[in-house]
Amino acid sequence: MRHVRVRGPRGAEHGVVEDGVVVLGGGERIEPLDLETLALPEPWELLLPVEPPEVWCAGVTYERSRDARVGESAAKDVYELVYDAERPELFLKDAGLRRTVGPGAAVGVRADSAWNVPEPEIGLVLGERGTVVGYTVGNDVSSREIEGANPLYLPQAKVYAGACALGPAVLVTDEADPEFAIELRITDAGGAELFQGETSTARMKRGFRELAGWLARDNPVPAGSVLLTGTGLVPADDFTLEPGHTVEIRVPGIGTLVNTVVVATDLLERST
Ligand code: DO4
Ligand code: MG
Repeated sequence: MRHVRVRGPRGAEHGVVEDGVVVLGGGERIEPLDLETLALPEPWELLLPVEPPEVWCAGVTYERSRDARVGESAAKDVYELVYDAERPELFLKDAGLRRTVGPGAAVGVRADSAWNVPEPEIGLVLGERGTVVGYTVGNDVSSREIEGANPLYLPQAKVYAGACALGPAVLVTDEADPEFAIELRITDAGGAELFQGETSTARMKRGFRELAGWLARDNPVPAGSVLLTGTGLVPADDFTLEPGHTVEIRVPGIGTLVNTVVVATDLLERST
């Protein structure tokens, strides 16, 4: 079952997607304009499917990410070591929803970085003590220039206005270890395709529950938080994400998360 949140005349409401239709708690039915993005007609607006008190990320969980980090970084060993280590790389991406946007909203690239990328990732929606209660689509937007300059700059490469997007829905399933295909498409302001690629979570070095278990160790992560599980798709080194681009991340079974790109500085003005 897929869960969404929508805003309408009565404010924010929870809904579920049944046979391609969004059904609200009171039984009202809304036909999305598009079955993939779940974009809704006026006066309805699709919101973040969950409002995570914290968003965390795992890194270097796919070989492709390890190779990209080794290529960009002056400190190559760090990434080879963490890829092979028992303990995963985990870092805090957002708290208090200050840097996370929903479907259709703008994500940010840092004004002081000339090399930026989207990172399409599966997001685990966490329950108490690191249990996995659902799955969403996430974008861990990052500066390759800043993380490549020095691993200690990671928070600056990863944590800033509009650096995270989630949505369009949360999938709740009885399957213990679901696998997901992940497709990434990036287009420019004129609609021309700049990058297209796909991967599968079957290529991950680590399991979802393993990552969530490490995160919850000695760490009071509040229920409802989201853990992004790493990227397996990295565009070629001559690509950078720029204002005006559009990022589409499609995960069959969950939906397509679409966000345009602006300079992060512009989002600061909107959030203060
Ligand atoms: O250390 C870099 C973080 C890598 C990352 O975010 C990823 O692999 O998705
Ligand atoms: Mg990432």
